[in-house]
Amino acid sequence: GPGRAPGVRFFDAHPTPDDLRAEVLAGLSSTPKRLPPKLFYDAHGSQLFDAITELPEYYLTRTEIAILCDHGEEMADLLGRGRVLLELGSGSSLKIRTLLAALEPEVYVPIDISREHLRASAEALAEHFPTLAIHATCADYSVPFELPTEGDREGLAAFFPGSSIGNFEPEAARALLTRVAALVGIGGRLLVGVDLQKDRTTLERAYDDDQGVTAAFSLNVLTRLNRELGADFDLEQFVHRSFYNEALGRVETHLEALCEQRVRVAGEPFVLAAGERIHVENSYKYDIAGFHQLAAGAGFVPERVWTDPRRLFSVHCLRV
Ligand code: AVI
Repeated sequence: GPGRAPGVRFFDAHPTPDDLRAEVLAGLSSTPKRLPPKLFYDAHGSQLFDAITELPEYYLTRTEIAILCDHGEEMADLLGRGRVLLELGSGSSLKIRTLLAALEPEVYVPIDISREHLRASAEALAEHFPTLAIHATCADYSVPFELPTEGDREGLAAFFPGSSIGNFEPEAARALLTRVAALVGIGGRLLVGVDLQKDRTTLERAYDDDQGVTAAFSLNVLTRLNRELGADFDLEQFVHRSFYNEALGRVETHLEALCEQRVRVAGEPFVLAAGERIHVENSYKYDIAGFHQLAAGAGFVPERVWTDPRRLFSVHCLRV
């Protein structure tokens, strides 16, 4: 039907704009201080993240792409060809290119909260895959939303790469996977990239590179608060600190105040003691059994897992 016509159709699920001010003030008023990691991804932060994915220390992206390239046909055997294929947080839709030839989806539904970036990425993808039907959907996948694509709602395939699942607390990750299970329906499948637990040195280097790109990426959060909430953080007085919290299986990122400081954010005063930290991100790392347990709690059956020869990264196929 016309719904499967090649080219881009754009759907807007109208994600509610965040109440940034309220979230930031609540986070800075709590002990310890924290800020939501989604603050990273303004236009400049998204560019810095793209630069991170090419750093020698940040093994995640290139390792995942190698796994997708090596096992694409097998992945397509499990996910099914010619289906509706959703992608959560599709960003620039680069990774999916490694799978499109094998999966030949009937419709590709990239889902992203960043409206203009989604639109541009969908148009760029359409140039490379002129026969593909692309239903670009602007939505916030961290809350429930409606799928635009009419027709069969059972047995869909979903793709959630990049270990973005690791940026959610385990309980929130379980809730998110539960919603994905409902989206793909009975017999549906999820292909999800998950970074693996490993030695401390490799992990800590990945989150504190020699060129300081990751440090700039985290400090950009303060620049953003200065611009968008009229804050007056002095960027020279903060440093990026990342470390592996092995007991909790996560890399934590904090911004540490070098000296005592008084700042105003959206008109509210805050005091930071010398050495005090603002917690800005967790990146959870799972072993295979631990991720299977999380997936089972969301109603998924683990069907297959692929890793690279060095066992740095994993890609799971889960079935509802
Ligand atoms: C997007 N996300 C999976 C990245 C990660 O590895 O947690 C974000 C990132 N933070 C620092 N470097 C990259």
